[in-house]
Amino acid sequence: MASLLILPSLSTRCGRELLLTLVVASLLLCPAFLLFGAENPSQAIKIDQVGYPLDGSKVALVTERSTTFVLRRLNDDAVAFRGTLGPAVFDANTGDQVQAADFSSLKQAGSYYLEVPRVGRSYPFSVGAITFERTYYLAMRAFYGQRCGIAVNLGPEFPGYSHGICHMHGEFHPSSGLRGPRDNVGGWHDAGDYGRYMVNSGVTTGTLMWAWELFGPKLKHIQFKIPETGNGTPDLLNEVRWNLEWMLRMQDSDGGVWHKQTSEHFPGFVMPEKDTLPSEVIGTGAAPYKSTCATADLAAVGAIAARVYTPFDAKFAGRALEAARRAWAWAERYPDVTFRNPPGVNTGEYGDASCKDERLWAAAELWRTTGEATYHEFFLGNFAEYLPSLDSPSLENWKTLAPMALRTYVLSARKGADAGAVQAIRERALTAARAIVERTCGNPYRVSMQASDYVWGSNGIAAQYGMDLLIADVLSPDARFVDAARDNLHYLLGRNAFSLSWVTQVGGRSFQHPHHRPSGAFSNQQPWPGLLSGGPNANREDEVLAALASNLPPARNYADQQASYASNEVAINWQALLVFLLAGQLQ
Ligand code: G3I
Ligand code: 9MR
Ligand code: ZN
Repeated sequence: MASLLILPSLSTRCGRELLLTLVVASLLLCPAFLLFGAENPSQAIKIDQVGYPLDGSKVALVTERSTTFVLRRLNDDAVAFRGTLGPAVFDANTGDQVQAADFSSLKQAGSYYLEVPRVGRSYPFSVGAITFERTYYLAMRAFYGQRCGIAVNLGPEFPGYSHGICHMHGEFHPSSGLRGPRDNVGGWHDAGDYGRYMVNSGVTTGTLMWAWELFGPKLKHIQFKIPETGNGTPDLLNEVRWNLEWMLRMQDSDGGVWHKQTSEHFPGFVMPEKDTLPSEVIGTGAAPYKSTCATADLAAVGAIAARVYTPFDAKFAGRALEAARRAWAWAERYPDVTFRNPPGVNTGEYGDASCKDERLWAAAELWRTTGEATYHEFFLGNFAEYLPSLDSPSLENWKTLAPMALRTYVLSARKGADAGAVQAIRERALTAARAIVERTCGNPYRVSMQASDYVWGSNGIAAQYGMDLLIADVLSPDARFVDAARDNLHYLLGRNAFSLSWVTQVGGRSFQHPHHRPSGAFSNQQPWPGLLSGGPNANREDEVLAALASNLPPARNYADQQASYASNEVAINWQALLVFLLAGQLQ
């Protein structure tokens, strides 16, 4: 039986006109299981495997040629929507011909799947008000899973996802300038390794505390079943404090901060409590032994912590601010002490040729917290050269902190702010956001990424686009900013070349083999939940990627293999960007 339907299509906020399309649907109306095997969804249909908010654009993508699509209710296969596919458009970053299935005008919440003649059916997904809450919960709980210096157990929700207490003893490495024991227990394991790194901790804790400052009312009641739950402090801040306390212990008596605490080389794929390599506090190897970038990062996050913890623990907030002030003073005295791995140390380096942007971030956060002239003068005297850093996310957010400095200044709205500086930053950030929206709408995969973005940690860059767009929406509310931010979340949750959800245990087909020691060293079938994969990396800096076909388009250089640390590791800085992006979507 055929049916004649008039449907709006392409009614997304990408600025396209509402088109009325006359559709003669010639589908034989018969139960879907006769047409498409329910047991094998097609990877040629790309959807956000979590779902779509009721109020925003809802677009799936199809990479095998067809003409129409149908949305069916998951529980009874009833047709909820019929539409036409958009024209096939070539996407150079994936090599795909991509057609859009736009069902934005659907207004009925529920669970659905997409069906495309001659292609198949999609993984299931939801449409509704409560879309990303559980993903946010899992993504934040992943930080609890990364805790060092404590036994971790995800509880009955995830039986067997636990590890013993670890890295309880540390010592000063000769490169630190001191000798003897230095336990410094606590903090988060950085990534798939068990190292703890001040530089990556800086941007990570800063990003998470900003999520609190911007979206706190939506986050304050969400609990993560962590040891501190119910202590009167919101769980997001409870979790961040676990790492902040370790960061504070990395500060020397002179205010300087050592760069990292790791073993001299990476351990094997063992559970954390089985890693018996000495945990070393590692410095630059020469006086003053601490690094300016690590120290300035502590100054910045200490200033933020002083703001966000005051209502919950004024004593801790005061301690954080005092540490920030002392770190600032050390960095003023030693402005250019950069870090390279000292001889015999080959864990993550997080090296950086200049720490001036970290000092700019520290100045901005300290001024925002205290209003004191010293910090304001440094910021006003040095911000202008960094305005171009707002145009697009850096490829290494742990190294490029000027965007954080500029954005915190314009977000602070503190009395006494320099109107010219606020205007210059605001205009640059909003101009960039508008350009990103246009590019995202025109991208066949509806993602903000450019070919040059597909590097180590590219999924973090996709989430960074989302964060920057959400901050633009705070500066100047615009539904197109929110929609484009959400498009990047759709990319991470399945609307990508691999039809893969890049968050573990989220979606109908999530990635399975992260480069993550606790996931590789235990017997559970699924990896630890809520973790974001690093994503495609066209520089192919591991043997797995190097062995892929040589002429792959940039967005296809990915392997869901544990050994691919350059495309499939997890890391706290990328994780924090995912959390920020999710937090901005919560109702
Ligand atoms: O941006 C340049 C690009 O312009 C150039 O063409 C390309 C050619 O090599 O290099 C690009 O820079 C790369 C950068 O990632 C881009 O994101 C660097 O080579 C590459 O070394 C860098 O990778 C870093 C990686 O450590 C290796 O140093 C990642 O940013 C960083 O996130 C990652 O961090 C590791 C820690 O060291 C250890 N813990 C795990 C963590 C995540 O893998
Ligand atoms: O596991 C390490 C991962 O955390 C780092 O990001 C990566 C790059 O520094 O190195 C990984 O360790 C590998 C080492 O570099 C080469 N030998 C195998 C190690 C485990 O995969
Ligand atoms: Zn540990």
